[in-house]
Amino acid sequence: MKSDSSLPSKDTTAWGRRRFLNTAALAGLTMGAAACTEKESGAANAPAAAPAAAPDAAHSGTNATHLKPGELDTYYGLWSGGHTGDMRVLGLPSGRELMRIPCFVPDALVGWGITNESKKIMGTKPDGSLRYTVGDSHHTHASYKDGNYDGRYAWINDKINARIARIRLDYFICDKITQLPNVQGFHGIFPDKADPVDPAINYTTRVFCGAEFSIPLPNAGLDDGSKYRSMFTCVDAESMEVRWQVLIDGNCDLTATSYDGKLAATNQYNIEMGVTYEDMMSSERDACLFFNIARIEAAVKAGKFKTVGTSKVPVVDGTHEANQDPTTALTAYVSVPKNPHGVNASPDGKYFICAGKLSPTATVIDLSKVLNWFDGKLEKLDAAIVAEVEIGLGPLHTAFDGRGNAYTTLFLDSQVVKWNVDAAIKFHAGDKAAKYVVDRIDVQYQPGHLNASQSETKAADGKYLAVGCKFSKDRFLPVGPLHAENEQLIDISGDKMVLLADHPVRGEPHDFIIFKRELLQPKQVYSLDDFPLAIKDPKESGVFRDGKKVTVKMTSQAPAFSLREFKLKKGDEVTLILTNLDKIEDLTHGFAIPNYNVNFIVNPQETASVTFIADQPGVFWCYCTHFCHALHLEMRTRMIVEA
Ligand code: RUQ
Ligand code: CUA
Ligand code: CA
Repeated sequence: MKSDSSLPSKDTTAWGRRRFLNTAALAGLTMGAAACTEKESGAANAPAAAPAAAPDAAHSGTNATHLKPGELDTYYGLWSGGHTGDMRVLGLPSGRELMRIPCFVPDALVGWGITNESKKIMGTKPDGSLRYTVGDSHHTHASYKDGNYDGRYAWINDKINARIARIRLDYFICDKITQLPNVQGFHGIFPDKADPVDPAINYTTRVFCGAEFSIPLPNAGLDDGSKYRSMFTCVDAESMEVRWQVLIDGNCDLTATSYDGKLAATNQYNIEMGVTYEDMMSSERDACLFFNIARIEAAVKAGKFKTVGTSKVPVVDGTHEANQDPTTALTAYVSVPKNPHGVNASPDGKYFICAGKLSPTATVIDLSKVLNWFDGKLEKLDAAIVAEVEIGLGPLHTAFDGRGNAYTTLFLDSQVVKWNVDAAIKFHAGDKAAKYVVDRIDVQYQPGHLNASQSETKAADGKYLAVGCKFSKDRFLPVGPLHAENEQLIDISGDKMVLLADHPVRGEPHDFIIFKRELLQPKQVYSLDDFPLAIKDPKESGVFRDGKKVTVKMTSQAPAFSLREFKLKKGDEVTLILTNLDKIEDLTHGFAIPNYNVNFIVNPQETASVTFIADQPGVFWCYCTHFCHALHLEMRTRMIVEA
């Protein structure tokens, strides 16, 4: 892919007009109001911008996103599913959706939330029903080794119920979910990339979680808004237990971690600790809050913590007041302009970049200077800010190409701006000739997250940039009141960004990561030994009764279940265990029981179970729901419930 560098530069008049419109919109105060205003102005601007983008793509001479039948993508993408509470797996550059991995919300294909195994992961009430059936996932990030993804795990957040889910990247399944204590609005999430103390641990062992909302601690009916507090949480990457929490001033939005493992940070848009949005916008500056991981863990070890409510998790004090002395401080509040949003770590390991949201700026924070402050060698903490430059209106998130450039979404401008980090630093230092803005491209419309291939790793390769546009408006056929969102793919390999493709997606994916396919080694066939309940031989099948408790053991091998019928008595508490003895890749069977709300699948060599009360007498044809064989329709068994 080569981009056409002979294009006329972007219409600066349009840029000026847009800027004017949006400044007016910003004066209207809320992002929501601004978004509506910009929706209109964006439509007006779009025709002017679109012709510039279209020839780019046409002249690039390749159709990189259209793979021929049988061709495989070169990148995986892991997308959060938003309210559907799942993780979506895409192939890139085609943008084809390959899989949805259910996490927080039941899923009818897999039987997630139906099988005992998935219910155990999701969490149940004392009566055995699911504790939660809604979710709101925003961010997904994967485990690291040596500064690159190692293909072990990915994590995803549920903002509604403060849950973190882990996905095994060998089988693409969720294997653990943890609910964080004493927080609400768990939003930002990021794994660490190394241990802060032990250099031998050059891989992820912790996952950091930021809580956006402040609540009474403990949350037991207190309604004095001035006493609400938020916490920053560390979860163990292996056990998924909560290791510790930090009580903070302000709140947590997005989260970032350094490559050396020493620092984590969260952007704060509510240092005011306001309860209304007017309060949350009252201060001209907010903060990027840094955590000194080694010191926090030393404090926990030394017993310098308290606990909150019924939780046993150690909570250390990260408030302003308790952290005045840099040489003992656990936290450092670097000031950034009004209500920032994303914070992203540059692939060279040097900087965290905060996107201004309500401020048209990006702030570049030098991590070595933050560490100097913690060592007592930097007098003023804010001297760690090495650039604070204007980039456009409504900056939200930043990605990188590994060549020194940053790409930031501009929500209000409906653009991605490409800017050079070193040039921005020079400009900030006084070199007004330093041109840090390299390029701008219009996107359709109102972009939130973006990410580039390998962006948040040391192996950032600067090939593709995906942009999650919150509004698609006129880009797709209308389908009633709710439009699809528009995920766009941009070629960033040349000097100029080139728009390659629009992809409609069901709301609302938020964040995603894109990485080389060879970083994953997926497995297609389970091992029977992974499942304690596995029925290893069809001869072990049968109905086993212990009073009213009945266990039905069955196996599947295309095109038959090992039992052609099984008899129960009305009122039995039945646990049905099904092992798929087929060993062939892709030979999955389903198992549905009419009128009993049961359907799930068993992949090759997988075992799953369901428990239900046989409360309806009659004959029920249990059938295979997953096409497996020419005799798939014949693959059935009778459940006979005697009255
Ligand atoms: S957020 S559009 Cu929930 Cu990741 Cu920034
Ligand atoms: Cu087994 Cu379809
Ligand atoms: Ca604020």
